[in-house]
Amino acid sequence: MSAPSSDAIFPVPASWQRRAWFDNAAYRRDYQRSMHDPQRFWAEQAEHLDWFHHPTRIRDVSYGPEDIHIRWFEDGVLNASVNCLDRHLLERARKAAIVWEGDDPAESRTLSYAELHAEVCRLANGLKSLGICKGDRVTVYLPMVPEAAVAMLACARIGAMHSVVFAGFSAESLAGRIRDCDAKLLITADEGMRGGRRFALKANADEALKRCPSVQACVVLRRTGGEVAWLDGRDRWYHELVDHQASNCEPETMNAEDPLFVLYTSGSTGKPKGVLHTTAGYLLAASLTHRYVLDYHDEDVFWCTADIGWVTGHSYIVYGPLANGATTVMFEGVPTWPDASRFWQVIDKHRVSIFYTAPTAIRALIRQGDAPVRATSRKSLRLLGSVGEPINPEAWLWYYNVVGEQRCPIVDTWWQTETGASVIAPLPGAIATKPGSATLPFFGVEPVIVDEDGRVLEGECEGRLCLRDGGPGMLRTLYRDHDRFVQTYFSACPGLYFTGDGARRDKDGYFWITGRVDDVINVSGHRLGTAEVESALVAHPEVAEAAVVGYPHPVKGQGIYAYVTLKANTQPSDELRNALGQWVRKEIGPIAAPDQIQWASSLPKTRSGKIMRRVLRKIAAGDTTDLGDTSTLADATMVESLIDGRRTIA
Ligand code: 6R9
Repeated sequence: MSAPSSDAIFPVPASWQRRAWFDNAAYRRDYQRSMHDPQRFWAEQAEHLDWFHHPTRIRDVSYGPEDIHIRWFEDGVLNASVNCLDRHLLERARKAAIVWEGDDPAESRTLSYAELHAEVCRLANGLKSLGICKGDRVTVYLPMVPEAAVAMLACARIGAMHSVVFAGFSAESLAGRIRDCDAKLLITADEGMRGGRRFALKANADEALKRCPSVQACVVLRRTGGEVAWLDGRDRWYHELVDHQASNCEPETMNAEDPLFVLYTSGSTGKPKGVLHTTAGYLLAASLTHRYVLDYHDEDVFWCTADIGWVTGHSYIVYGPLANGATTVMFEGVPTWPDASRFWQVIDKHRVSIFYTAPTAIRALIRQGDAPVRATSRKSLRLLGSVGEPINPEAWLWYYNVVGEQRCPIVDTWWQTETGASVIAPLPGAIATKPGSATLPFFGVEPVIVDEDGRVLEGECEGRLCLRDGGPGMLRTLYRDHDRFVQTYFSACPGLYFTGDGARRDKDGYFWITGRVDDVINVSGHRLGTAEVESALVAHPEVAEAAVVGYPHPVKGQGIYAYVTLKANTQPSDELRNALGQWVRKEIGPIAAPDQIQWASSLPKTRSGKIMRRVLRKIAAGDTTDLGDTSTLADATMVESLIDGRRTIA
């Protein structure tokens, strides 16, 4: 994907310079301080958290090349749930913590800070009664209901690590993630609701748990009341577990570097990576960026539309907003149901002032025209955010002109599961924006661009995006796989963290993210490894070989394009094409289903047997004027037949 670009500059509105947390001079001053005197800068920032024991050792970070370690606030002691709940009880006990908007517009629910605290304590006590202790792993496979946040915070309260698995993932994907971390407990629901339809969760959980001997208990939330199978001794209803528990639970004392959660994300190989975040650094990064990038103030109603199953939901539905004592909106449904006005109706209904969504949702709504937006008021809105993939200038401008009526600045926030929180993003009172650019780094973050050989480039340039420092929110390791952590992130450019993204820096020092440069596809803001989809395809009995690449897609950003070679006696057919789509849905989940499947008699390989993805990407994109160097291909003639095959697809 080439870098989106637009020359337009949107200056900071005068009213924002006065009321926001930082103006331009203050941003520049504090950014320099964070670079030149990080110990002092971060010691001050750490005071945003509530500690049982304040840290004196602030920062001990080395990105190699020899020793690679990331430690922040090492001797500090705290509890994340206390920071998100208890410390607000004095002043905000009755303030809405979570405003939940159901899939059905008639359903909503508000939990005050006092109520959320009590709910979290009850579940925490329930988990303890099931034998869950500090350091244990708990997998959370829940739809977008308040209990998902309650489950995360209850784990944090007792020092158990949560591993949230997106409810759209299959039994197979769930099992893999449970097994990788040997979770002791699974929290799920009977079913979920989305777009007026129910989807199974407990049935998937049952299927997954057949292969997960580590799981001793399965706690089931009743969401729809749908029929579920039951395994006595293992399965427990959520409401029965929490009903008689005390609404107070002594928080576990956690060291700053004790693990808070693991979250699986796709990499270049078939096996998802267990990104590990620890307690203080992550919480501080999430809450500071929520305050400064998303400009949170006390009176705001904040809505992040992400799912709790992704890092954006972790940092900007749960930890960031709640650590700041915010009202956070949680939405169970989809942007286009019951109609294409839904997002804007929810904004009016709950008087949302800060709205944070993904480009794919914006592009899907652009297709519905302006009328569904104009039918609503959106008067409460004052800031718009974007995350998950590069936002094309057209989508940016529509978001700005139509949704925000030119009144609301847009913050395009670049970050990753690994960085924990936004790392390149404008502070809206300080930094003029350009449509399509994530602009400048957050405090403590030093992005660099390197060329193919790992040499650092200066000034205006384009190349691979690395970080010399990513701040306190960075992942600490990959769970139980430190070698893969070192290999994946620190081997491409010694001494630097490699993001997997490409980027360009313009004459003003602004960063423009150009998309992944590794074998990861970004489908509707969701990361998928090509290898994951390939291994699902080749697991099908009729498939001999498969190669998967991303290609430009008008709504999803990138679509999934699969080249499939069938077994010798199998004939290609539309039925088989559909069956393979269904198969991948079942193996991984609906988000991984290929958008296009092209039959291929063979795949272009180098003489050493490596699939030449570069060529396949070009063919999928319909860009075959210059395929680059194909001289190392074992059989160059087959490229022509793939190009012919592509024509029959589009
Ligand atoms: C937060 C999140 C990370 C990948 C990342 C990049 C892409 C995210 C972006 C963006 C351009 C932005 N990405 N935000 N690209 N502009 N504002 O999405 O985490 O799911 O781990 O994905 O998403 O490619 O490397 P995650």
